[in-house]
Amino acid sequence: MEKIYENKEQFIEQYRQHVRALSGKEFEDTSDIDRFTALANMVAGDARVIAAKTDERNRTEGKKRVYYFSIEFLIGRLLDNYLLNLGIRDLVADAIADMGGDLDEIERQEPDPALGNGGLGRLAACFLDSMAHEGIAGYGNGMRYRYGLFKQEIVDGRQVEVADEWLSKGYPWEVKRPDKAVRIGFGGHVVSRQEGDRTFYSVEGTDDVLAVPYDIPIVGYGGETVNKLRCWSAEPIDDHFDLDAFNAGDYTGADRDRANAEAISAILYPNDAGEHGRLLRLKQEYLFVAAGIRTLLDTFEREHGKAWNELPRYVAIHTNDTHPAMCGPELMRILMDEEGLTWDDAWEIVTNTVSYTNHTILPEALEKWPISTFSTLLPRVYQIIDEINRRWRESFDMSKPESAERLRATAVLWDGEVRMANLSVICSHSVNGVAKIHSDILKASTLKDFAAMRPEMFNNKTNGISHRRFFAEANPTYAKLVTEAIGDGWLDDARELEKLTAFEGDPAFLERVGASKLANKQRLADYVKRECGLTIDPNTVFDVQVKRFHAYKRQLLNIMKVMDLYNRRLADPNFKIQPTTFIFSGKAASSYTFAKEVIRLINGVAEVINNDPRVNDVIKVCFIPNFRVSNAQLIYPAAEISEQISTAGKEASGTSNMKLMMNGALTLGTMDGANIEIVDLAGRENEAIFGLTTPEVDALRASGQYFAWDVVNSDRARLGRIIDQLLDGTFAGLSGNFESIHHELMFNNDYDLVLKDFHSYVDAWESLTATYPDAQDWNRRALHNTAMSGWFSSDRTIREYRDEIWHA
Ligand code: T68
Repeated sequence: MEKIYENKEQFIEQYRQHVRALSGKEFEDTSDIDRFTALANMVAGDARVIAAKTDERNRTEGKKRVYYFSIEFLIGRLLDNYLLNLGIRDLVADAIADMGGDLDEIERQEPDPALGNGGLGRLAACFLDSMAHEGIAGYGNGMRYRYGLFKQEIVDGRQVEVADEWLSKGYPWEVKRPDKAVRIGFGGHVVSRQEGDRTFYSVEGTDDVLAVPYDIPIVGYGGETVNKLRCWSAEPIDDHFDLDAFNAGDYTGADRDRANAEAISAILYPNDAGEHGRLLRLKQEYLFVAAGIRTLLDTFEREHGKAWNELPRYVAIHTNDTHPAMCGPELMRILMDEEGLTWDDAWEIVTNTVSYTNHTILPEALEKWPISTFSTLLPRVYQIIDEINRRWRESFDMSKPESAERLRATAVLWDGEVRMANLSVICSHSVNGVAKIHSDILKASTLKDFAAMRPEMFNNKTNGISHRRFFAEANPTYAKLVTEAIGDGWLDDARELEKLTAFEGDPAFLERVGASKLANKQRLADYVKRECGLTIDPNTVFDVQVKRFHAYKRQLLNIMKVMDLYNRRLADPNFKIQPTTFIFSGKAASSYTFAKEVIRLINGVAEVINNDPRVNDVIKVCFIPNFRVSNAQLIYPAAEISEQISTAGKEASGTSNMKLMMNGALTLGTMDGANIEIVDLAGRENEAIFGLTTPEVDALRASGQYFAWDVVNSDRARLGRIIDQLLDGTFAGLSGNFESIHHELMFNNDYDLVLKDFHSYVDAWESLTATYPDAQDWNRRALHNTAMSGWFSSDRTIREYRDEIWHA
């Protein structure tokens, strides 16, 4: 790695200059936020120097460029990560200490941009890191929301959503590029003109806005490659500021155009639960797609001229879920309407360039738009979609008996709606799921008709995580221990972690593994004390479930287990419980009432148990508000049990399961998503698996023979009691009883099979925690999990995308 700074002294001199230039003050007189802004500015500048070299190299080598289109990039804080990736983290920490400052404190000033809901957005960010590490010319294309996903506060146990003004103190990583702005048209009507035997189409009377890009450098580990994340913001076309209105006192009216345009990039929709139909959302989807496609075509044209048929050779367009599904139609539009290609030529190019990842099989989460909304907002794009659909229908041989059903399942336009998943598949040459079981389910059910027709386009790419962020950076004590044992090659190649298996029989090493875990638990306990005022004991088991709140993820099952332990302990003071702190964190979509009620239940139970001296020496419940990348990095390293308890068949992959495994937590989980691959790698004996499997869930549902009441009636003592407690005031102190949860379980017949899996789950938890007192063996299993987790590095995932989908 080329050195950016010769030594500490050189760094200090330049840093002092930066601080002076930005704040007009000497370092000693500045606040931590000034210090952060100056340092981030300086590192961003260093990164841009490398970015220019990367660009040059890509051009001369004629590299294929990969454009990763995602409506979410949950990048987290960048400073520490970039110092690590540039190989100057220790030098900078030392230097700043010499100056009388504290790098940790400076790093804490960085805003944590919440430009994503959960796993999908964080995956996109891990992929950027890995593309840069692998030297791929990979570019993120997304949205710059003025407000991140809402900030979660807890009031009387309830989730309250507050605007997240992440940009209010400035964001030193981004550079606005007004020179690269793209004009985007909405509405209007399609007009045609004849040229010889061809008809050309265009749209007149559109309402236009300007998509303005902001670029963020993406620094790859090793400092060789710096790529770019380009996020689009909406602005009015010219200044349509109405001076007359302003002078007449109508201040809002004077700036109406600006307000209307900026609304498009104001917020990230918190609808991971599949609430659809918002016009602004459709505008967002088109804005970042159209602006991204225009930009990549401009770049291509600069390098290769108008040799459009070469596009698939030099460009890959990857669509992360269906939100960028318009990539195909928009590319068709430009190639035909602006470049004059025929439909067939354009279609050949599009389908060889675009690929698609599916992230969910939940039918309610599959994106659909009313045709009327769509065709009014985007008439020409809609016309192209209509033609795609027409040609697709035409390709069916309707004399075959299976055709009618296949057509119904695969059509893009159906029942007055545009089905974005089907559009994505038809425009792509590759469709992948995000874990083995998920890809199998796609082929066997969700997209089975496509799979029957075009089996070759379906493949699996099991998700991965940035082991540098979520292990090296998040868990410095453990990372140091690992590096002492096996060297630091694992930062570059995570599979080297496997060398740790050689230490599984080394009691002294295992003891140090335990000591590092204890330090991380203390660090989290300090955070919890600061943030929630709650005291938790690092000598108890830290049992962790952190993720979005969703019925299928079954946080409800987890808290019902806690209620059960509580009840049994009160009934019998000799009932033995391994002292445990149950840690929950995560947001619920603002409109998802059930998920929000589960959050309220957890806090209601916490309030009772944490204040009851009969149990609070063995059970504590802790809900950490406002889960985000920065506090996730404190939580994963402190975890000992990783709760991955979704109803089998429902969690596409999960990625917190991988982060927790890598940090040495044992998985308590169902055979779902990537848990199955965790078990394959680390061995079932090193995890705790329970519950129905996917085929068992399917068979039970199909039988029609599942009755929630029967399950509860067969165990009045434990389950019956818990069900009663939802209504009888036991946990109602903060803000009332939990009727809707009771209703879901008992009157909606427990759709997610919480009651069905309850006993097998509680038994598995009890057996697992019973093994905790043998610290050496526990630490051995923890170390084994870490050792086998390297395969889950997103470097591996990205190499598979590169070799098998992008051919870059
Ligand atoms: C998650 N999906 C999957 N969606 O649930 C998870 N959806 O199993 C998987 O590991 C992860 O994707 C990565 O593949 C999501 O996170 C969303 O956040 C989302 C957001 C908007 C609309 C729909």
